[in-house]
Amino acid sequence: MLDTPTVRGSGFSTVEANTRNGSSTLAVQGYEYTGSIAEFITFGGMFEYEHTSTLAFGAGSAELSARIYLLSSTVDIAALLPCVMPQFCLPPGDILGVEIAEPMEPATTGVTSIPLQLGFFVNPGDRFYVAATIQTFGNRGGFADASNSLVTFLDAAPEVLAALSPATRVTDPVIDIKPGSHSNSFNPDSQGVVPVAILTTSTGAGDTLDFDATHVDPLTVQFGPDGAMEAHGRGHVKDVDGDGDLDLVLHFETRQTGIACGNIEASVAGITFAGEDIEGTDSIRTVGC
Ligand SMILES: [Ca+2]
Ligand SMILES: [Ca+2]
Repeated sequence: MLDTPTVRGSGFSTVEANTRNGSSTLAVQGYEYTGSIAEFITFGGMFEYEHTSTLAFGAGSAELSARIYLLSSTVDIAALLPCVMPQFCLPPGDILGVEIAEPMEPATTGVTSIPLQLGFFVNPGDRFYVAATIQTFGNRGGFADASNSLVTFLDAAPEVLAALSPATRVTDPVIDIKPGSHSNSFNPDSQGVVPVAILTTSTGAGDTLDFDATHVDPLTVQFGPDGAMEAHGRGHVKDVDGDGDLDLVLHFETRQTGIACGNIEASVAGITFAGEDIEGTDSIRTVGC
């Protein structure tokens, strides 16, 4: 059995779903480990399954399967979510660990609890996901009509927990400060605006990332150490690199960026309409200093 939960993964919380044969739920939470030494951490969960009706349709039965996965931080969570059972959709290298609860035949009424536990080492700087799935299987015509909840938690020493923080996946699109210019000369004293493009890229065209820059919410994007916001309150969609797809061009008041003489790069950070964090960096060469 599991130890008493020490803390719950915040975003993991509780997943509730009604499931019938073959249907599933998947809960995912990202973490980043900021401790200074490798530590062993246990992720646990408790799957609770409560019937709202008895087994029906003849003499069949239903089983539950519950699993907790440890997934690498390179997993595309957006692609994973519809998949539900990670072992069928992810390359083996993305699954760092999995704990499978024994299939259980639920009682015809009442609550069934399945403990899940997965222990592993985390290294400083590791980012990873913990995913938990539940699935019902029907046998010989049986089916389970039930409500489920899934609660997971971390079980580790307090100093380890303090070094674990929920992490969201950050996508790094290609940024082009002053599109059309390679030197990206930047005069921190300028009264004007500086254009910054977030480029749309596609792996089909040989880029390293599939990214649609027009999905970025222009009003969330900040540029430079001081986080300048779009000067016109909107983005401009344009194919700035001439590759046939539409990129997002933003303008920022130079003096609001906080970029100083001697800086050699500058970054933008923002959020897509789907809630995905993005961050990108391009080189600059300060002039007029
Ligand atoms: Ca440029
Ligand atoms: Ca383009």
